[in-house]
This record gives sequence, C-alpha cells and structure tokens, in this order.
Amino acid sequence: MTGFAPELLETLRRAERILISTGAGCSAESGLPTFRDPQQGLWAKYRPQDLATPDAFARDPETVWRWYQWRRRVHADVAPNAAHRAIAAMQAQLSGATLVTQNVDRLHELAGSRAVIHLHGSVFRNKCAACGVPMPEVPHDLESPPRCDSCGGLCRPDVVWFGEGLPQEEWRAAAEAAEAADVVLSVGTSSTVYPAAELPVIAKRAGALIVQINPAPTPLDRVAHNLRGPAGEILPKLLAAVWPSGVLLQ
Ligand code: BJW
Ligand code: ZN
Repeated sequence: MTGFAPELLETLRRAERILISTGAGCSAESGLPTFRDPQQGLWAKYRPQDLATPDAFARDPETVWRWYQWRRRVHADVAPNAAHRAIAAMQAQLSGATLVTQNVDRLHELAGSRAVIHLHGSVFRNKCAACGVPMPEVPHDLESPPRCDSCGGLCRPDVVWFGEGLPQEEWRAAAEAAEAADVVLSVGTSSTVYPAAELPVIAKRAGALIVQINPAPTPLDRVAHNLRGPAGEILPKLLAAVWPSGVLLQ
C-alpha cells in the first residue's frame, strides 16, 4: 500500500511523455529559501522591486549586485536533496521525460539530471547589462560589478527579473513539451509567476493529467491531482511505486 491512487500510478506507468516542472519548493529541503513563504521567503525579507527588476539594477547596481553575490555564496554551499535525486532517476527511467525549472540554482544538474530547461536563468552565470554578452563567473566576494570588455556596461547575474522576457529557446522548448505531455508533475512552485505558470494550463488544455506535489495549496489545485507534502518525501515514494526498478542516483 503506497497511499497513491491506483489510477494515478497506472496513468504514470503508461505515460510516454512527462513534463516535470519545478520551483523553489523543490530546493527547500536543501536549505535554500523559497520566495513567497510568509516567514522565511526571500520576498518576506526583501522587496522584489528593489532587487529583481531592471529598474532596481539601473538605480542601484551595487546593492543588487551584492544581494546576488550573497545568494551565490548561499547557493554554493548546498547539495541536492531526495527530490532532485528522484527526478534524475525518473529521467533515467523514461526517455520522454522533460525537466523544466524556474530555479536559478544548479541542484538538478548536481543530482545528475540532464538537459535541464532553465526558464529564469542561473544565479551563477553573468552577462553584460548593456549589450547582453555572457561574462565570466567572478569570485563570490567581489563587492562591485565588473565592467564589460566589449562595451563598458555593468556585469549582472544572468537571471530573469520581473518585466524581462524569458529566454526564447527555453520557453519554446518548455511550451512544446507541455503541449505534448501525457502528465505534468508540478513540483514545489506557487504557480503564480507567469509565463511559467502557463505550462500546466497549456498541458491540461491539450489533455494531460496534472499532478501537483506541494505541502500548501496553490491556484493549480483545482485542475490538479494534489499530493500534499514535501517533494523530498513524496517523489521517492512515487518513483518506487511507479517504476519499482527505478534506481535512485546517489
Ligand atoms: C514545497 C516545499 C517542499 C515549500 N516540497 N514544495 C500574467 C498575469 C499577471 C502577471 C504577469 C503575467 N505575465 C507576466 C506577468 C508579470 C510577471 C508575473 O508573473 N508577475 C506575477 C508575480 C503577478 N512576470 C514576469 O515579469 C516575467 N516576464 C515576462 O512575463 O516577460 C514578458 C514581457 C517582458 C517585457 C515586456 C512585456 C512582456 C518574468 C518573471 C521572472 C521571475 N523572476 C524570479 C526571480 C529570479 C531571479 C532570482 O532568483 O532572484 O523568479 S521571481 C521568483 O519567482 C523566481 C522564481 O523562479 C519565481 C517563481 O517562484 P516559485 O519557484 O514558484 O517559488 P515560491 O516561493 O513562489 O513558491 C514555492 C512553493 O514551494 C510554495 O507553493 C510552497 O508551498 C512550496 N514548497 N516547501 C514541495 N519541501
Ligand atoms: Zn557589454
């Protein structure tokens, strides 16, 4: 007895294409704060309009840079958790599994996931704020943003801020995978940030089953099969129930 509905397990076993879509909750058990938790969330302590918009960077690049340097130091110290490992094992089990994440960490890659589609960029990458050219990683204690060799513009993290478009190729691949999916696993996202929150909607419209793994309710609840609880507990159990031969990578 796994506690999962038998029809859910059967649909997952039969699925040829699964879209796994993750958010900050997937990395919470690694020790990274989410954004919208009322106590511990980043947006409970900092104002997104002061730190995560192009205007904020134009007004006060040093403050924004230092905040991301602090985030880099935090991210560099954490390791993947059981949820990341279960997702990597699912990908190894099913060639038709696509992994798309809003997370700017690299924990899926460290857990062994391949071809991760990053919708909101990476906190570790840099680019020029003026001309967009990629810039090299710098020590995480550098206090001020370096200048671009090509145009003299300021260096910024290669993440997607509010009001900025998502990387086109990544968004196209994610939307295509949503159209084609038999099942979407939505893991640890509040499903409030667009256009990422559109993915399960696109998939549902095209006939997919939406499975949500989250300890708290979200706007996705009414269209999803809801598995309430931490991803690091639920995903390994789901993996074992659907694919008993699925090997958890260490
Ligand atoms: C667990 C757990 C455990 C906890 N296990 N679960 C349509 C309608 C309304 C607004 C818009 C719209 N279209 C666009 C917008 C505007 C805006 C937007 O969506 N605003 C809404 C907030 C209202 N979107 C944008 O601006 C986007 N760009 C865009 O649309 O461009 C088009 C355009 C451009 C120019 C001109 C015209 C059009 C860009 C959005 C970029 C988001 N950026 C951030 C920051 C990234 C960099 C950084 O890290 O600093 O991305 S904001 C932040 O939110 C971050 C995340 O990726 C994103 C999503 O958050 P996520 O992952 O869902 O985290 P939380 O904290 O919200 O939720 C965590 C969940 O985990 C919770 O549910 C917990 O319960 C759960 N949980 N423990 C499982 N153990
Ligand atoms: Zn430049």
